[in-house]
Amino acid sequence: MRVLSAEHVAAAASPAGLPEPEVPEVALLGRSNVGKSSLLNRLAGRRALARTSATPGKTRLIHLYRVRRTGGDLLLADLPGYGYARVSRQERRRWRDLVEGYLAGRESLRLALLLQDARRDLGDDELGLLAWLRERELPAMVVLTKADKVRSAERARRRRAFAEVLGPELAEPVWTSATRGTGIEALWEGIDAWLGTGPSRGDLPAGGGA
Ligand SMILES: Nc1nc2c(ncn2[C@@H]2O[C@H](COP(=O)(O)OP(=O)(O)O)[C@@H](O)[C@H]2O)c(=O)[nH]1
Ligand SMILES: [Mg+2]
Repeated sequence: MRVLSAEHVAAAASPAGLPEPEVPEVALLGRSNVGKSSLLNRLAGRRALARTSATPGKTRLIHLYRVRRTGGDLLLADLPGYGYARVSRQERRRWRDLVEGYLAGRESLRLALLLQDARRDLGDDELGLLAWLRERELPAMVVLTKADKVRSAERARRRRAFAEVLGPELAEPVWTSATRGTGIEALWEGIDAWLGTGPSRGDLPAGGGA
């Protein structure tokens, strides 16, 4: 499957502000600065579709991007990041309401990608999110970012550390680097496997898969 074009279609401060579900959707979740927007740009094959930033904690909106592919369109949702140190309890609650409201209620959502910096261990936030998704039977994939920052001699050790924490239920994380473009094909393959065969909510036209 080949990406033909991509465009920004919506930005919303609440799930109610999003356009009606129409094509399969894949959400990118993760801590601020983990590389969500950079990875989304790589998936879309566009350098500056989603704004990236060296200063974390800016996005407070859900951004939807439509990706047109040879096998059918899908939407990528760039969700606001968490874990930014200087936020109030009230802001944390607002994040939670927005993101959990979206994840629990978006009928076209087929898969959540949980992004994790390949150099760091999964924290309580990540494990909590994975447990939350599992409880709701929402498919999730762990995607490691910034793989270019991990020396090849350390890869095996990092791989074991992730496998130990994640257990056998989840597929092995996909390693990606948005700066180098590595792992993008493998990630698309993983996404397509879910779109084609994974459980789905709602009654949607098949937009991806074989
Ligand atoms: N070395 C490296 N840096 C990255 C990679 N992906 C993102 N970054 C950098 O990490 C910072 C945050 O990226 P961004 O995509 O805005 O993260 P977001 O807050 O999760 O959307 C930016 O300075 C990016 O240039 C990567 O694969 N490798
Ligand atoms: Mg971002």
